[in-house]
Amino acid sequence: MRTQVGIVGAGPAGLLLAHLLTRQGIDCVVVEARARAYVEQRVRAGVLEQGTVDLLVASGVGDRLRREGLVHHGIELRFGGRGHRIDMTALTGGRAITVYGQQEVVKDLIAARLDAGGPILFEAADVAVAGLEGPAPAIRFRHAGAPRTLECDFIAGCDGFHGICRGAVPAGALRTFERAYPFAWLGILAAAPPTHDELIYAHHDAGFALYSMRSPEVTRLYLQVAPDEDLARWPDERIWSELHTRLETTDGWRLQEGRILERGVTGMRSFVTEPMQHGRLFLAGDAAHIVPPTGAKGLNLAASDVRYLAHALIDHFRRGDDRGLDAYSARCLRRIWLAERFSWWMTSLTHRFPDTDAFGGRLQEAELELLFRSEAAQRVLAENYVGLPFED
Ligand code: RFL
Ligand code: PHB
Repeated sequence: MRTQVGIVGAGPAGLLLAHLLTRQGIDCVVVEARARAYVEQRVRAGVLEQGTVDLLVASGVGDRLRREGLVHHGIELRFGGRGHRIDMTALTGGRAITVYGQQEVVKDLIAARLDAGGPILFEAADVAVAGLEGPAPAIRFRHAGAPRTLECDFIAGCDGFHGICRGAVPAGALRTFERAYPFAWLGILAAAPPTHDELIYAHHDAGFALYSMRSPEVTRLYLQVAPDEDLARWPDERIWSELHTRLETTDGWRLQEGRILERGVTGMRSFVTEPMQHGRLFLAGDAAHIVPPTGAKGLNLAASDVRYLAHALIDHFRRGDDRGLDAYSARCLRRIWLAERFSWWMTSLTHRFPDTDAFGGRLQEAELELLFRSEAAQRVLAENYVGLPFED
């Protein structure tokens, strides 16, 4: 088999890249380790920046997103039993975020690709990449029991944090930057109508909690827990009791309970790989970087990497212009580091750090108080939350 761009991974990064390239007549094949149903059901992110929404809509995969996505103009920060709304739209000259599940984006992209007749090879086993430094890299794997080789002009490593592409780069060619956090998130989906129409980020002595949603019938909630937390220690009553404690305010706002449809624990880390290219391999999305979910940036960064990579590949194939490919890594990393900073800051602001002294605790409260009072402080949060502009 031969293609122009071989894409490893059918998450948001790989699928969106395939979609953008196919629209411009560039041939590509997506190779995915998991089954279609698994990929479509994986519950993850929910917040799309304005720029991500615009990209999906402009490339023709935004119809359901526009119908079903929930547009939010603000978020609420809570601490000490009080809430404070950050009016993102007013603070950013009209920008907003849209709540729409990542797995819905993935379903829409898979449907668009299959409609266009583009291949996605699900359930590929033993995937490996080779020849990255030469002119003809290849993806090798087993599919339906048979060994296959996909020869490519370029490979896009969109295989997430635990994929194989980053590890295929020779030791010493990449530098990584990392920070682990002393906590994780326990996330649930509940069949309960949202009782507040915007997201709530709550700082509480018992730990952080986040109130989000997926639809008018489904609430998405998260609790800060220990990094190695055992779900068995969290029966439904304990989850609800902690959520009530951490989220509710003194003015009478109450959280609505419902049947828990899904639950999971996610570790938190910050991680960046530099550069995001080695020879003819280009890394995009979680394969190259991770942010803690507090800033809601992971999916959006995957989309912005892919936007730059698609433009660069289109310039290469259409005009033989390689300036975009040469600049790819540096251009992505500027935006990534700003998102890393924001995600680290939102995490530090809102979580309880087990090793912080009393002074650190008071500083954290002072920072929240500053956000409650200062429009300038709120504007910095709002600009980052709705998404920084792309470089063109
Ligand atoms: P993905 O989604 O991990 O997709 C990678 C794909 O590659 C496949 N794969 C392989 N395929 C072939 N061969 C191999 N050897 C392979 N190894 C892996 C995998 O099966 C998978 O299909 O990476 P991608 O596309 O870069 O997308 C990144 C996002 O998924 C991620 O950043 C976000 O989910 C992060 N995130 C959030 N991001 C946001 O922008 N807003 C949010 O509100 C938000 N909330 C979250 C989040 C992530 C969370 N978790 C569970 C980590 C909330 C949570 C709880
Ligand atoms: C979500 O709805 O899943 C969500 C929202 C905001 C975040 C992280 C996750 O910061």
